[in-house]
Amino acid sequence: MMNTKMQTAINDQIQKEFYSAYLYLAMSAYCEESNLSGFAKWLKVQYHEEMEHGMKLMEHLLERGGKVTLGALAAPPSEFGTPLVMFTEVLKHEEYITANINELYEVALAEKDYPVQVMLQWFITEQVEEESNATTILEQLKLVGDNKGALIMLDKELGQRQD
Ligand code: OFO
Repeated sequence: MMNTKMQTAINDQIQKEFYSAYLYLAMSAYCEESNLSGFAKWLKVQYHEEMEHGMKLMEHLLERGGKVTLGALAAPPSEFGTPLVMFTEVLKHEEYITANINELYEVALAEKDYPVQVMLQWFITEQVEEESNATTILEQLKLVGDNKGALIMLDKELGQRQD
């Protein structure tokens, strides 16, 4: 059985993962509205991934006999500016989530919760990938600059992302 402090920390992270999903869903809709359907697809896949992250934490909590308490989700913005501005936000958000995962790991260490430590290793690895993906797209957008043709090409490439 997981102690209360650990349960609260995991419930907080579940809320953050579902907010990430909500944020990327809003970004996906915004891209669709802006006729960038490849970016929209990429972000929709990301939305699904974030839902899975939330579920993974929730299932662990339930398996350990913990209490799931879902928190309120804030409304994400509906406007995100240019793709460059938007992906600057994506990277910032992922860095924030990485910091949260690291803090959660610190709690698991302090509480001597070994199963949570093992479970979080997956998230620690995943955050490396999340930040790397966001950085790559951001750097590509910097190369694209004002070149609309290059933006369309990048949009096509991002649209290849599979679930
Ligand atoms: Fe769940 O990794 Fe992104 O936020």
